[in-house]
Amino acid sequence: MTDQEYMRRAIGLAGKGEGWTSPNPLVGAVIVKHGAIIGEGFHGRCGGLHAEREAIASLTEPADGATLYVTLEPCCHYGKTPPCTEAVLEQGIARVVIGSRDPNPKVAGKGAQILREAGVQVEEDFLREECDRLNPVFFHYITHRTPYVVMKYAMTLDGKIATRTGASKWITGEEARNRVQLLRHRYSGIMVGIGTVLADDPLLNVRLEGKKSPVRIICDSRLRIPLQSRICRTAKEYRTIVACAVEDEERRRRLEALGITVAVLPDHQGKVDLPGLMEYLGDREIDSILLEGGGGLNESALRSGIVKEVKAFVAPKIFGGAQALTPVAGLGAGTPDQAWMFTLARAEQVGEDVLLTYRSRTEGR
Ligand code: AOF
Ligand code: ZN
Repeated sequence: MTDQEYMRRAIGLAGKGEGWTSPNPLVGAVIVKHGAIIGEGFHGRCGGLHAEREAIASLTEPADGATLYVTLEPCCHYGKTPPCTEAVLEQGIARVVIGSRDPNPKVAGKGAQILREAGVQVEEDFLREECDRLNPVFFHYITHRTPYVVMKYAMTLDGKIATRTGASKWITGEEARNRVQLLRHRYSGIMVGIGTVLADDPLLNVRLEGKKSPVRIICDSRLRIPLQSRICRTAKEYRTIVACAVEDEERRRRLEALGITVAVLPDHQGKVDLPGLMEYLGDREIDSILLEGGGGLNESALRSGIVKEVKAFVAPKIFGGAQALTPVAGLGAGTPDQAWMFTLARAEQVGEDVLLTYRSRTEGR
């Protein structure tokens, strides 16, 4: 096998931690000696062993003189676990091939440097783009301390999210809807506006065996959420945060009695201060959010600059109708040069639908 193949194996291993490592990165590692894999592992849970130490723990023979392929620069700090650089040196590993750089200020090049100074042959940026694709969330969170927000919606070929009567079940097919369940598992939080709760009474959980449900975040400026809604009735099972812009002691106490956390974060217009909410959530180690609308909240989110990625499912059908809803409502752009701009990251077919992934071109927070 070639260096590339070993690194791709490490990338595959890293992916197994998806949904479980937050707010830590997805990392995979493979140790090779005399052309054979003698150890491999991945980071499986925040607080658990790092990928390098998992790989070392699985060694089938001594690793002296071996090569370590790791998707992220080894750490060199005492965190929840001791530095991986120490473990690499203790094992007498001769060569380390690194994919992504670690923007964590505690690491940021120092990991590679320590290894080099100890006489290890270090190669950086190996298949870096592929490795980087594992961790857009971590790269954002470790430098900004706010969640990486992914705006997700499903629309018809003509950009509608419902028919003129408001019916929306279903836009996309079963495979795409299953993929959404996987996305909910992958990200730490799921956020919707109160309009969606009032209209659909959703649960916003994950119904897949062995997967986790995200923290539910409801933007509800005037604290209108019905105590009888399914969200409120299941708040003891699924962590729920309601963000509002009004002080209402009595309602607040009632919601809190149901197990809901209420965050009062008003902006100048009496709506929820979204950048403020992102800081609040980041402080609580929520590193990523799947934003599932509706159109009003989507527009506010774009306007406030918190959206980092868009995932648009496009169904092979047309609803038509001037009144039918679209994914982003509000005022929108006045002229084309006021558009929010994105770069296509990935296009894939999911059943009969297409999933388009775009990264925001807007910098900041
Ligand atoms: C991981 N898993 O496989 C690697 C990480 O405080 P700790 O011990 O949880 O360390 C977290 C930091 O370690 C993380 O921010 C990243 O910079 C570095 N590498 N982290 O959770 C891993 N290799
Ligand atoms: Zn480490």
